[in-house]
Amino acid sequence: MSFFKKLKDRLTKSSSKLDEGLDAIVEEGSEADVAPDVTPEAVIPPPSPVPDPQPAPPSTEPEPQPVPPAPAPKVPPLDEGLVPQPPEAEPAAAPKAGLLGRLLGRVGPGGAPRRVLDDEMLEQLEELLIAADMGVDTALRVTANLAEGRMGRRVSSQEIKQALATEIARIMEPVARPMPLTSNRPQVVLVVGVNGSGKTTTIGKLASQFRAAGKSVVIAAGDTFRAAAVEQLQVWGDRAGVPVMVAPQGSDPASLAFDAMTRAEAEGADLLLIDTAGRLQNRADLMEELSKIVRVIRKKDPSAPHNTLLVLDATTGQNALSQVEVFRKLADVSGLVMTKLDGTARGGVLVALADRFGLPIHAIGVGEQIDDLDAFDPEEFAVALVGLEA
Ligand SMILES: Nc1nc2c(ncn2[C@@H]2O[C@H](COP(=O)(O)OP(=O)(O)OP(=O)(O)O)[C@@H](O)[C@H]2O)c(=O)[nH]1
Ligand SMILES: [Mg+2]
Repeated sequence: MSFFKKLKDRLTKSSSKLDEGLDAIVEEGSEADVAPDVTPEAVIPPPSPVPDPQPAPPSTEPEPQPVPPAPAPKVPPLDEGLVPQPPEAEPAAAPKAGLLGRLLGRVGPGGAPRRVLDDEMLEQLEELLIAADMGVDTALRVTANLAEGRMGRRVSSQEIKQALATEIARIMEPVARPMPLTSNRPQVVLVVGVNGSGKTTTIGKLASQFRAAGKSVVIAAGDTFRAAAVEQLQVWGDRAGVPVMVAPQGSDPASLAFDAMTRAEAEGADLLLIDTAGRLQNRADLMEELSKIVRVIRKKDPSAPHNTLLVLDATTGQNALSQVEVFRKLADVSGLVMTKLDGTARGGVLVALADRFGLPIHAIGVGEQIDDLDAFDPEEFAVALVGLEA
């Protein structure tokens, strides 16, 4: 619950974007449809989806000569069930109309605007989802599923949001998995990603959580590229109460990783978290450096790294997709951490990522503090993303 509140508060921008967008789409096409809730008569005339009274005459008209006395009591009940008869409908329809109107989707409870779900509306929904960073493919698939069974029906924005949340949660469900703990000692976790995505911060948060769970953790400051990086990691290590292994600036991160493996093994540590320098996908030299770290780690333990976490900054939107593609080829990414979901309007990219790659999302970053790393809950995320109330 507190998670939901936090996420919702922090996803404000994303949710309001989708939330308001959905409201606007429904409202835009609804004006003519909003039947005044108070006058049931206005609702009675057009109950189109109910079988029209027209087909009734055949069964009602052959009354004249044939059998006036006996069949009379038999026919009405049958007719009533199959074809509503105009005379009987009148007294019954008035009280029914409100309910029927609602069932048929003419009027929402409390007169909420409704709009017929047609091709135009679907197109607008697609555009909205694309604008919310869900990506074209995912947006198309989501709206197609949304349309199923709803085409031509009058829908309220609440209904659309609910359906959308269900659809999003369905996509996210399989990827919402915490980082698996293995029996390897140490379990080596390599953390990779582009510059500034939140690797170092995430390592600090993870170290703190694993410590709190009673695990012994060692951090390797594999970012030997930037002078400040080591200090930054040491601060996080202090906060989390975890030792940080460092190497001089400019030294080979692979050899630091090797030394860290040796130490973690000697100490019987449960987990070794290896930070790496941020690297852009187009820097071949840095990418090669990453491969070297992996090769060297494997000299110690051929099964390592046991997890390769790709840290993605949610605010980069669609660019996250190409980052996954590149890093996956290079580093055999086993899971994702999505940072900066607080205050971004681009949370939708998680849906695109899940739909496209199916890589587990181990955690989400929702702030800069040490406890601002949460497990990923698909339902709460979906509900928060579309702006539904809990
Ligand atoms: N709001 C918010 N800020 C975050 C989150 N995670 C990280 N940050 C901030 O993002 C900035 C970059 O974070 P770092 O952890 O240094 O990123 P990095 O990937 O290690 O960066 P490089 O080592 O330079 O590649 C810092 O200012 C962090 O405080 C998050 O979940 N939410
Ligand atoms: Mg860093």
